[in-house]
Parts: sequence; structure tokens; C-alpha cells
Amino acid sequence: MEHDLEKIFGHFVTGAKFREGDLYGSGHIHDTYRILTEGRENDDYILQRLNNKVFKDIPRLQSNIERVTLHLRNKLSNIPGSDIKRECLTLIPTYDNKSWICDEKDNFWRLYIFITGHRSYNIVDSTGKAFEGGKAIGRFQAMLSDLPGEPLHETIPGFHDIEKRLASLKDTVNRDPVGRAASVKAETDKIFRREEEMKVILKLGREGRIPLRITHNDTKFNNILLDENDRALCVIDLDTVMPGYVHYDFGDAIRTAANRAAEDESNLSRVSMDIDLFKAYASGYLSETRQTLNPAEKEYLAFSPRLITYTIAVRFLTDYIDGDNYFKIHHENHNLQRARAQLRLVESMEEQYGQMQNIIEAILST
Ligand code: ADP
Ligand code: GN1
Ligand code: MG
Repeated sequence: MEHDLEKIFGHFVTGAKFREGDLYGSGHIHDTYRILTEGRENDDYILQRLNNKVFKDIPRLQSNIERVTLHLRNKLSNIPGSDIKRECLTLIPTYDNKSWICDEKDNFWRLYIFITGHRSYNIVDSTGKAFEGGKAIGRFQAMLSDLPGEPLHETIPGFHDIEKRLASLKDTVNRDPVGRAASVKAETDKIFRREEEMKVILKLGREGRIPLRITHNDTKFNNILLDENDRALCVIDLDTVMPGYVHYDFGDAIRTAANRAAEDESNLSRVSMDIDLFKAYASGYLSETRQTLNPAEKEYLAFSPRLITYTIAVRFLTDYIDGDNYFKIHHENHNLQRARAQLRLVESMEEQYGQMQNIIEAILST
């Protein structure tokens, strides 16, 4: 074993005895382990080695998550019947009363209570699940809307800023560090053709027509846990909770919840957006947020899945050309395969854009 998980676990105040630890989940960023403990009465845990190439300032990142989880648990404690340990992430403190440790090899680690009885989906196969996912994100945004204190730290500056992402793609193509740029001209052409129309959300922000709110910014469906009955349970992966536009959360959730295929599907004929799953997610989301969103936010909701799917395609392709330094990959062309699948999904959304707009309007007029 590369890391002494038992020793690392021992720095956190759990009162439980380590039994075993194994890699867990399918996140692209951190190394995530499930820690099983001795004794039925004890919780199990999620131990994460944090990716400090992606998140450059771990103390600030953790300070955001401490504030966000504290606020959520305060809210939940006022709701009768809520199950705080399952409906909100619980950070476990160290013996130094911090929410993370840095080991002797300069690895940063944190520990959460393992959320029991959850279900996590990479592909969504029913409108019921999509609806519940939408509710979970809507409620999450609503609960954080009155977070007291300073604005949250921007843990990754310009995370969804498409102008910056495109500049970074162009720079990487020009540097071409591993000689891959020429082989992906078809993909870069598809991206550059759509450049101008993708700037609309940033423009609306600059014009003051849409506000910055506290958003999650990584609402991939497997970051929304459902319970045994496939009801909304808990929103996890809080590393990118920071100021953002609601479109980022709506768009990223549709990108994953309404795609008929996997994010990295190699058979592109399988990739397409399911309009019923779109409708279900939108209904769940708007059931929680329609009172708070302003007219411009509502007007551009239908566009946002196109923007975010495009943005992730840009990011996967940039990472491929750069030599795979950001996302975890499982084979040589993985980032390229992901980028191609996401571009195909953008096309499918474009084909159905009129319907997407009609659906949002219809939900809002009922
Ligand atoms: P990444 O940023 O790498 O995606 P996540 O924080 O999303 O890391 O964790 C990776 C996976 O681990 C999640 O998709 C989920 O399956 C699982 N996971 C994370 N936290 C918990 C938790 N508290 N309880 C149960 N499972 C969890
Ligand atoms: C990463 O952390 P994870 O796997 O939930 C990434 C998201 C991408 C996603 C694509 C911090 O999400 O922005 O949309 O991969 N997270 C970060 O699957 O970059
Ligand atoms: Mg995740």
C-alpha cells in the first residue's frame, strides 16, 4: 500500500478502530478511500488525499467547506426529522482541531463520515431520479443563500470562465507540449466555431443582469447522493462551492443527468440528451427556485447545458493536448474520448434547443 491509511486515519478524532481502507467512487480529482471500522455501532468514513495541484490553497479550501457544512447543519437542525449525518457532509477534526492534515510527504488529507445507504449514479435512467437531483441542487442553493460572513474563497479562479478556458486551450495548442495538437484539429474546429455564442452568460454577468450567488459548480450527477428510495439525500463534493451563476449548476447537472450515455462514451451514436430527463430535472430544480430566480436567470437556463457541456469539452481537450495533467485518466486517449463525447452531446442539445426553451417556459407558466 502506497499510503499508510491506518496511520493517517489515526490523526482524526473518531473513537473508532480502523479495519480496512480501499479506493472508492469514480471522482476525477482526489484519491478517495472508504475506511471501514470495527464495531457495528461505529461510523465508516471517507478519507481523501486532496489534489493540491488542482486546489492550490488547501487551508482556504477547507475553510470554505467548514463554513458551508456548518451552515447546512444549522439549517437542517431546524427541520424536524432531518438526518444530519446523511443529509450533510460531516468533516472530522484532527487532534489539533483542524479539518485536514499534511503528512510527512506533503500530502493533504481530510476525513468525512461515510453516508450510509446512499445511491450514486453516473448515468440516470429514470425521470424520478432526475427530478430528485434537481430538487437537491435547488434546495442546496436556497439553503446557502444566506451564508453569513465574507464571500467564500474562489478555490479555482475563473473555474467556469469560458473566455479563460478558451484562452488556455489556444495557449496549449500553440505550445503543443506533447505533439498532439495536429491530431485534434477536427475537435478544435468544432470548439472555435462556437466561441462567440458561448460568452453570453459572462456578458449577462458583466451587464449586471444575472447575480453571482453561492453555487456548487460541480453538479455532476454522481455528486448528488440519493437514498435507498432514490429520493434526494445529500449534495457532496463541496470543493468548488463559491460565487457563481446558477447556470453553471443547472448546465452541469443536465450534462450528466440527461445524457443517455456515459461521460466518456466511445460509441458516439449512443450519446444524446434525453428531453424527458431534461424536463424532469428542470421541474425538480424549479420547484425549489422559481421564486428566487430573476427573469434573465430563467431566460438563459435552457442555454446553460450547452455552455457547460462545451466548457467541459474544452477542458478535456485542453488536458489531452497538455499531456493529461489535470483529470485522472484510465487509458491513453481517455481525455480525447471524453472531449469527443461531450462535443457530440453539445450537438444533441443544439438539435433540441427549441424544445428545451419551450419546456422551461411551460414549467414556469404553470
Ligand atoms: P472528486 O472531487 O474526486 O470527485 P468526491 O468528493 O466527489 O471527489 O468523492 C468521490 C466519490 O466518493 C463520490 O463520487 C462518492 O461516490 C464518494 N463519496 C465522497 N464523499 C462521500 C461520503 N461522505 N459518503 C459516501 N460517499 C462519498
Ligand atoms: C471533475 O471532482 P469531480 O470528478 O466530481 C471536475 C469537474 C468536471 C468533472 C468532469 C474540481 O469533477 O469540473 O466537470 O470532473 N472537478 C474539478 O467529469 O475540476
Ligand atoms: Mg466528485
